[in-house]
Order: sequence, then C-alpha cells, then structure tokens
Amino acid sequence: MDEVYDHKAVELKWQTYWEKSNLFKTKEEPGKKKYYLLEMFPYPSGRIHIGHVRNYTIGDVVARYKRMCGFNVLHPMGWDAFGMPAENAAIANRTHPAAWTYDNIDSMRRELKRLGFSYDWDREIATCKPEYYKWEQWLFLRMYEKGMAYRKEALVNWCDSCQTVLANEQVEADMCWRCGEPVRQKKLWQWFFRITDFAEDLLVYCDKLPGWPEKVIAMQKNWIGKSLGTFIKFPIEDMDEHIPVFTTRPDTVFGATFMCLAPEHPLVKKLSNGTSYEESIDKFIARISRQDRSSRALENYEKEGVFTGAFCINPLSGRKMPVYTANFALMEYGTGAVMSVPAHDQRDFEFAKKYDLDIIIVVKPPDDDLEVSYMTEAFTGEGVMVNSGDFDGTNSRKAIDDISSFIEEKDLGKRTVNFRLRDWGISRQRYWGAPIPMVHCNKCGIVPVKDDDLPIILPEDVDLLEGGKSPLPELDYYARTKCPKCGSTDAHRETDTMDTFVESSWYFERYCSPDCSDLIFDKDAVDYWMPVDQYIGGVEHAILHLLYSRYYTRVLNELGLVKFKEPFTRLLTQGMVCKETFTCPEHGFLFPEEVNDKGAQPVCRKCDNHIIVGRVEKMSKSKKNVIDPNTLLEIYGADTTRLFCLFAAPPDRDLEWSEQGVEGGYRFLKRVWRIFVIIVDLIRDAVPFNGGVDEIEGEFLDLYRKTHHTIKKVTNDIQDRFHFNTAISAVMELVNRIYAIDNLSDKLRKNIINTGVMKFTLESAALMLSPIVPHFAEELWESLGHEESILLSSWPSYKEEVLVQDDILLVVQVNGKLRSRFNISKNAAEAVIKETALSDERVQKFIGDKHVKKVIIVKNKLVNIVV
Ligand code: ANZ
Ligand code: ZN
Repeated sequence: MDEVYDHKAVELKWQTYWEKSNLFKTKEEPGKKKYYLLEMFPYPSGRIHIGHVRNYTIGDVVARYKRMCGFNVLHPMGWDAFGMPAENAAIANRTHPAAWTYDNIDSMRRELKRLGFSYDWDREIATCKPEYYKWEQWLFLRMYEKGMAYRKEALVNWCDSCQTVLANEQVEADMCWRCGEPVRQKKLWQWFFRITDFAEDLLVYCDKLPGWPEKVIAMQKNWIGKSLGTFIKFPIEDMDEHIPVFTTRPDTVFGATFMCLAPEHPLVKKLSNGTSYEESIDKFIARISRQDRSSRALENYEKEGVFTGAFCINPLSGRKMPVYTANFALMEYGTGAVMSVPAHDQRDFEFAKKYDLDIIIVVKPPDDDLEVSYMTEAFTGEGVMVNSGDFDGTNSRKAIDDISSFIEEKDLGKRTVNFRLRDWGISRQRYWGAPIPMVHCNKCGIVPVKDDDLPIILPEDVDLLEGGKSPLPELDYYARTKCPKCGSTDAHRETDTMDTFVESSWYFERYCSPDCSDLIFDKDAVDYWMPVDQYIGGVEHAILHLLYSRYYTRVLNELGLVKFKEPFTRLLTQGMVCKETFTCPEHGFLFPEEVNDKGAQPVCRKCDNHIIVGRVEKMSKSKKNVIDPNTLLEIYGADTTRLFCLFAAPPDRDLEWSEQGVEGGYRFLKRVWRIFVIIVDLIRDAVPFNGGVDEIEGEFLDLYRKTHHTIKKVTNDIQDRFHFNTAISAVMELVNRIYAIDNLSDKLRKNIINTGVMKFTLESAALMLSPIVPHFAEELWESLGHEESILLSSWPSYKEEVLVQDDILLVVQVNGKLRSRFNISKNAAEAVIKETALSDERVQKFIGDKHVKKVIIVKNKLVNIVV
C-alpha cells in the first residue's frame, strides 16, 4: 500500500482490473434470487452532468450492495438516442445526427467508466440502432393489427414561416422558438396509441404500487384524471339539435345561465355561419388557435370569448342561454362544451363579469346569506339548494345524486365517467426517430409493411434542412415505395417518425436479452429478470415516461409477450443538485471566477458593485452555476465524487453543492487510508476475531461492539431506505473510534486478540465502504491480504448478542457549563470517552479555536473540558 492516497493510480488500477476480469457480466442463473436495478438511461447530449452522476451513483451503490447480499444483479446502461437535440446540433455544427450521437455516446461511455459504475457493458443498447427499433416497428404492426395503433386528424403546433411542426417545448409564449413568428394550431393526420383503453386499469394499479413515492402516484392519478359526472343535453333554440355537456356538478344545472363551446367545436361554425356574428367568430377562432392549448385551461389565463348569435335552452329551468365560444373551453375534454354556472365556478364567474352575463345562486352557503350583488368570487362549496324548483332546501351534495337521477328518468342525459387522459399521439414530423412502418397506397389506402421487410431503416444519407423540417418526405429513394399489398408503385412511405418516448417505454425489457435477433426479446430472460426491482431517475419523468412505460407493458401483456402489467416494482425519484448562484445587479449571473471573494461580502469583478449572494438554485448554464463532473474527477477522483453525492443529502432530497463538502469527503478517505498505512502490516496475518465478548476487554471490546453496531446501522440505512448519508456517518464514527485508541500499534503488537478485533473492524469498514467508494475499498481489501476482488465478498453481518451492552449517559461540560451529552459503553476506555467528548459537534462549537487545557472525567457521570 502506498504511503499516500493517489486516487488516479488507484482508480485506473481497479477499473482496468474489473474490465479484464469481466466482473460485471451477468447472466440468468435460475435458482438464484435476481435483482434488477435500473437507472433511467441518458439522452446522449454530449457530456455527463452532475445530475447523472448522482443518479447513477445511487444506483451503483444499490447494485453493488445487493450483489454482496447474494443477489444475481442486473445493472445495465444504454442510450436514449433519438430525438430533436441531435437534429438541432447537427444543423448548427454541420454534422449528421448519427455522427453527433455516436460521438457523444463514446465520450459519455468513457465518462461513466471513469466513475467506476458496475454496469454489464455487454448489454449496452442505443435506441437509434436498427437492431433496436426494428422490434419497435414490429410491435407497432402488432398494435395496428389489434386496433391499438390508429390514425386520426389532430392538432399540432405549426409555424408557417419555418413550415414545420413544433413540439410544445418549442413554443414560447405562443411564438416559434426559432423565428419568433406566431405559432398556429393546424390539423394533421397522425398516429395514436390507444392508451385510454387502459385508463381505468392504470388508475386502479396506482394503488398497487407501494414501492412508489406518494407524490408520483398522485401525479399519475391526476394525469389520468377520472371524474364522475353527468352528460346533459341542452336543446338549441329553433334547431333540431342539442349541445351535450359534461358536468361534475349536476346540482348546479338551475344556475347555468350561458353556454361555452370550445373554439374548435364543430357547432361554433355551424351556428354562426351566414349570420352577422360570423366575422367576429372567425377572427376569434383564428386568434385562439395560436394560443397554447395546455395553458388555455390555466386558472390565471385571461378568459375571453365571443357570442355565436345562438341560444340554447336549459332543460331544467327552461331558461334561454346565450351560446358563446370561449378559450377556456377545451375541445379535448368531455364534450368540448361547458354549461356555465357563474355563481359556482370561478372561470364562469370571471367570464360572466367580463361580458355582463346573468349570475344565479343555486347553492347557498350553510350559514351565510350570499347575494349576487356583493359576490367577488364564485362559491364552490357545499350548501343548501335554492332557486332550483323541487330540489330547493336539500343539501347540494345530495342534489348531485337526485338531479342526476331526475335527468336520467326524463331522458335528458346520463351519468358517466370521464377521463382527462388522451390517446398518445406518437407521430413526429421529424427526421431523427424510428420510422413508422406503414405505406400509403393510392389504391389500397393504408397498408402495413411486411414483417420480412423490417427494419425500415432510417436513411442516413440526407441533408438536414434549416428550421428542422424533416427531409424524409422529399427523399424520393426513401419515400417512394411499392405497396406491400398490390405492388403498385403509386405509393409512398409514412414519413412521420415515432415519439422518442416509445423507445424508452420498453428498453428495460430489451436489456434482458439485448442481442436477441429473432424476437423482440427472449421470453425466458424477461421472465427471469423482469419486473425491474428498483428504478431510479429524475422526478421530471414522474408522469409521461412512467405512464407510457406502464401502458406499453400492458400492451406487451395483452399480446402475450410478458406475464406482468407493472414494469417497476419500486421507484426512487432523486432530488436535484443545486448550487449557489452569484448575481450582480448590473451584470446578472456571474461565474465564480468573476466574483471577488475577499471580505465578508463578495463583489463583482467587473463593476466592484456588491453582489446579492446566497440563492441556491438548480444548476443550469444560464445561471452560470454548473459543476462539470470531469473537473471533480480530475481533482478528487471518482470515489470522492461518489462519496460527496451520497453524503450530502438523502437521495430523494435536493442536494446542495459545496466545495467544502467535497473536500471533507476527500479528507475522510485520506484519513481512512492513513490508519490503514499505520497498522495494516501488524494485522495482515491475523484472523478476524469472531468470538464472544468475554474474551476481549477495554477499548477493543468497545471497538468490537462499535463495529457490530455500525454494521447494523449501515445495513438498515442502505437496505430499503437508501439513507446513504447516515450510513456514511456511521462508518466515519467507527474510524474515529479507531483513532481514539492511544498507542494503538503497541497494543496490537502485544495482544493477538486485539489484532483479530482490529482485522475484523478494518475488513468490515472496507466492505461497508465498497459499494460507495469501490476503487478505494478494493485497495484497502487488497492491503488486508485478500487476493480476490472485494466485490466477490459477502456483506458483513453483525451478532445481536454483541450489541447488548449497558450504555451509560455522560454529560459534557465546557468550563463547568453543561453543553452536551452522549451515550457510551460502560466499559469505554478513558481515551475513547475523551475523544468522543472532544469531537462532539455541540462541544466543538464552545471550544472553537481555544486551547484545551485539561479534560477531567468523572467515572460514569461527566466529562469536564477546561479551555
Ligand atoms: C358545470 C359546473 C358548475 C362545473 C360548477 C364545475 C363547477 P373535472 O372535475 O376536472 O372533470 N368542463 C367540462 N368540459 C369542459 C371542457 N371541454 N373545457 C373546459 N371545462 C370543461 O372538471 C369538470 C368540469 O369542468 C365540468 O363541470 C365543467 O364545468 C368543466 F359549479 O359543469 B362543470
Ligand atoms: Zn396498394
């Protein structure tokens, strides 16, 4: 063992060793318990960022830990490699998306390897490879056969000046992110997956996922959005037609004073056609079509509308209600029509105030005399029915039921269930994605590609067009094809590609048999490994990715390809990595090197103005507070970087970046290294002590007990709870205990049992550290005389009977004043008591940098520190 800890040498040595000895290779071992640990695979954007490092470190600790506990662990890594950033980068840098992507994959793979993650790299997949997306196309064909994939006309964000479809993220305040021109909604024929068929099942199973964070479950439920309500038909005046509405508040029907249709509602044009309202309606529709549909429904979005000129009749009150079209009515929800009850719905209230429409109270708050004239907002609570004919006087909650029954009896409508969830639109008018395996034939219509012709390979020999417009429709050699059914040449390929969320909805199954070439995956392998036991990733994927994955698994299940419905048994969403930002009132965000750090208040180098500091924010380039993991790897190495990510916060919480924290981690490793250097030669040949407590005494008994305690605590903290931070603290304490023994070398030389205890303690420490700082631990392990990798050892175990001891409570005084207290073994040596008292955090605060003159120990009672 070298005198000093040289992280570069140590890490290189063990990474090379692991690779050579194929230690991370996994295969199915029937009869052995499996554990599938998966972290969300990255988009190959170019470099690993600190968020990845944190995510993958957490996963790696669990993978290594489970392995030491005897599980057969699957821990794969790959690349979510299709998607728009590759296209944009390719246009900006004049390269090809494929070249850009594969380059990035190479450099990111190198970075991940430098971090020492225990991936089985033989299972690496990249979703942009034909071997991968061939099976996605194959599955698409199966879904098409079953009616699970279908085509319909739907709205997209469209930029006229770029002549292209925009993703929601590319629309900024209703404008195109590239050219700044207004975006409009345009109807295009597109492909959909019928996820709504599983809405109820996806919802029901939300309650069967105890291993998921509650907040994620809540978000999923909310997204699926099941509402129990009633359809009610409102006849249109002078027309043999009615407007159906969906309402969750049938108790308020008598208070409905006007009707709001979504601008896209077919009746809007029909009602206004040829009337004097036509022009204003058309203008309104055109304008609203430029508003982002998802924000239109938001509470604080300005509500606006226009009168169509038509009226409908309230079927219960008989009242004539003007029909409006309004931006807050959404075509995709319910029936696209809202019976507006301004007294009891806030949006309707604001709308009625703005356009001076009637407000009628039909639910009265129990102990308040509500009056329209002084209402400042809608009353949305429960109450007593008024102005509602025969229903007056009843409780409004009960009236929901009564009025629904009445409506059904009179055949005016029907109780119903409505979901917010929409079918999944998977068409992208983009180049860098998996081609949809369909052909449009002018004779036969839509014809699926034959299985034998798969994969439909995305052509790589293309020039990308400015603005992001897909080159595929213009690419004759690709787009023109023969009809698979009638052979006609009057046919062309579907040139839309699939949403990249499709690739990430089944990659975890593919990992089980990544090279399988005759099937989507090997069924036995999937049966053995799936479902994923622990999935780890960012909370930004709490809704879509996870919901789509759950849906896709149901599709596979329905097609008889897998036996389960839920892909992820347990889910951990890790917190963000945050860092302080520096802002100068004049120069905005500053890089650390632009800050003059002298004095109490940091100052901007550019203007000498004071700086507002202290805001901790998520890392982002624009805030100039990003940490490049490569810098860390260079200065401190992988083990310290990993240690910091785990030590600074529990995994599900945000982590605040701190230079001192990293330094502290590095110091701890050096401290462990030093104690090994000092004593390892004395204990290398010893047999780890494993006997009863009667055979040892004094500080070695205390150390032996402490080691068992530490093993218990670290095991409990890592297992299930993943509290790596407290686990690491426990090991730190154990190391402190070793340092507290005076004349340690002498005591080891003199007593053979002591060397056995020490060997046990050091081995346990190395084993417990090994999932966290694996290279470092391998080196310790080797220094202890082991010839095999520490990875092949078992997780240490503790004995309950060793733990039992009579603890006593000692109080600590500083200069006679009570400052702290702690528990310690009755037999603890004086040196141990002294060390524990001095290293106590609260005590340290009172010592500060004063000189410690004397430490007086009153047996079994107190410690007094004189400074
Ligand atoms: C009358 C009413 C009175 C309503 C009242 C609410 C309160 P949830 O619960 O989220 O399912 N609504 C129906 N279709 C709509 C559409 N296409 N666009 C916008 N809003 C629509 O919401 C159901 C309620 O949302 C429905 O109940 C309807 O307004 C509105 F005091 O009907 B309610
Ligand atoms: Zn044909």
